[in-house]
Amino acid sequence: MALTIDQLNTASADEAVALLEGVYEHSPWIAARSLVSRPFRSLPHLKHALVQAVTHASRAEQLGLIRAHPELAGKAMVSKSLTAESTNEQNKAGLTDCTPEEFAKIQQLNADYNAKFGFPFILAVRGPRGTGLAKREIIDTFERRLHHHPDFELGEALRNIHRIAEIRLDDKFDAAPSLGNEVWDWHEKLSVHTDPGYAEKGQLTVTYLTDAHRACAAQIAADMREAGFDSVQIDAVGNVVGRYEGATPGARALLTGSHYDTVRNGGKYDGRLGIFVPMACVRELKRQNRRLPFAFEVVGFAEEEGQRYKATFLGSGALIGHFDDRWLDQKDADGITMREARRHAGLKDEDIPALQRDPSKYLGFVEVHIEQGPVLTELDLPLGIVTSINGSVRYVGEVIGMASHAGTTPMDRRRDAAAAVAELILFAEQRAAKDGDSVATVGMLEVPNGSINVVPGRCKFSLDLRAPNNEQRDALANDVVAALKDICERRSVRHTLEETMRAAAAPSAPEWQRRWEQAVDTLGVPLFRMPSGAGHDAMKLHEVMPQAMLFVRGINSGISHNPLESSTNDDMQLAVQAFQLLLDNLATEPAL
Ligand code: HGY
Ligand code: MN
Ligand code: MN
Repeated sequence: MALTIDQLNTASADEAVALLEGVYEHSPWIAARSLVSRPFRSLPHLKHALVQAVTHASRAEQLGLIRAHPELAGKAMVSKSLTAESTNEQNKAGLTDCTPEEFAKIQQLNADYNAKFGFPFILAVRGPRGTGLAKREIIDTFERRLHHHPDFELGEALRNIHRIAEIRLDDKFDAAPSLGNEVWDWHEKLSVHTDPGYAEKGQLTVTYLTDAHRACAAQIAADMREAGFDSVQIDAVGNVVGRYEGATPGARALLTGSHYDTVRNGGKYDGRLGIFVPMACVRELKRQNRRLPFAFEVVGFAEEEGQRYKATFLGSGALIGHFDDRWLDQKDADGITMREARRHAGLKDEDIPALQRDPSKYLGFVEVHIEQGPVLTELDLPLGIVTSINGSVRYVGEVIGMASHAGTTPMDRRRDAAAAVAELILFAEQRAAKDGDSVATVGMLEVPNGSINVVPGRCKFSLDLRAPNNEQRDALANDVVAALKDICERRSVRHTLEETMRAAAAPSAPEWQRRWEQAVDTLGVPLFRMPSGAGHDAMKLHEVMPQAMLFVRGINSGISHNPLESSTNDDMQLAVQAFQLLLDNLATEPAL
């Protein structure tokens, strides 16, 4: 019989603790202390109350909780003295049928880990989808986490314990995150498409208009049709556009979406989550045979990352009339122009201007996106309300000095291009740090045709500078560009510098931020407001219509632009439910 929130709210303290037996391994004190938060408003509220009980416990109590857990494939499993929950979990992960080598490896890792941290390695082996991690992934995670700092690893152990508890609570309440599972599985299905040269390495890279990129567009379009959109089409820049018509003819539409291209060796969820979450909403509306009073337009933007070509936010830019025809002559690393790539993909340049949307036909733009940072995961919060998207400016440049013999050129007679760029990097790093909330990154650095015994005559580099507002961004950029000039003069080298992108900071529209806040609060999830350090398609739509974003926690420290990027089915479930509430609340607003 499934447990209910009402039962938990009306039970005596002892009964409530008994009802939550087994959620936190051998640690009933956590349930007991969480009861101070009763009446629980929802399962997410209960989960957060339990997390808070641990967060506010003493370090000794937290260590006691961690040490109450069995080792993975450890002695307790061998002696069959695991709790029922742990037995089930280690079973699902295949840990009960390790090969002798795997078993020995895990034993060694257990010993090393205990010796370094003084507590057992904790991993939610049922994983982000709840169906169990593969043994290979468990062992890789074990080895990776062995190198963490002890303080970080204590936090990671507790976060995994909370994930274990979350899955156990889903079981107790018979609350499988079915919508989150659908969204999670859509990502998995899409991630099979990757550019040549990356598939062999098991890496995900989908750049503008490659065959993998086009396969993604076709897949998203097919999934949109299957979900019940009234119309689905791939537009003249490769955006996948699905519309679910409203009940009121001619009513303004709500626009949403995000990008499906990726960075090189990227993660599965960056961008894509913002396509699949609203798709799940449409799927539910279709299943319930419901119509909203407004049309709902979901766009999978074709290009946001600027990887194959320098142009960025190309997909969302086309919707606001910002497609720059000069981009067509940009060449990729193989010398293929964007014009040729588009022709290969059957896209007609003359059809691009018509993509521009009339903002008066839209209510606004909302976007769901993974946070791509550590804030929500360290606060143990599944969702965050975005207050503003940082402004950014990007450059590509090159310092030109003089290649010369590494052995015979005295240190005071060199024109070393790489040393000049190295000095620039260190300047940018300390200059951004001085602001506290600015960031500066040199993500690409190359000595073309360099040799080990030649002083670098050329050094190519990129610059990515960001800040919460445009004034701060511009002050940072001016200082970095001035420093480049100064360094080159002092070193008698010269440089080229091309600005490739400038995106204004995009504060959330208050009324749309409030709509996200109302939805998240209704779920019983604490409200947490935060800026976005990452750029998003919302900052392009921001230029023509009101927008606001919802962030979803990333696990593995919220790492992103990295194959470790990960999000759980439960958090995706909450994102879908928040979006459904935003839609339902919007549908009741009189002045649509
Ligand atoms: O770089 C960014 O902020 C985004 O991922 N394009
Ligand atoms: Mn990205
Ligand atoms: Mn993104």
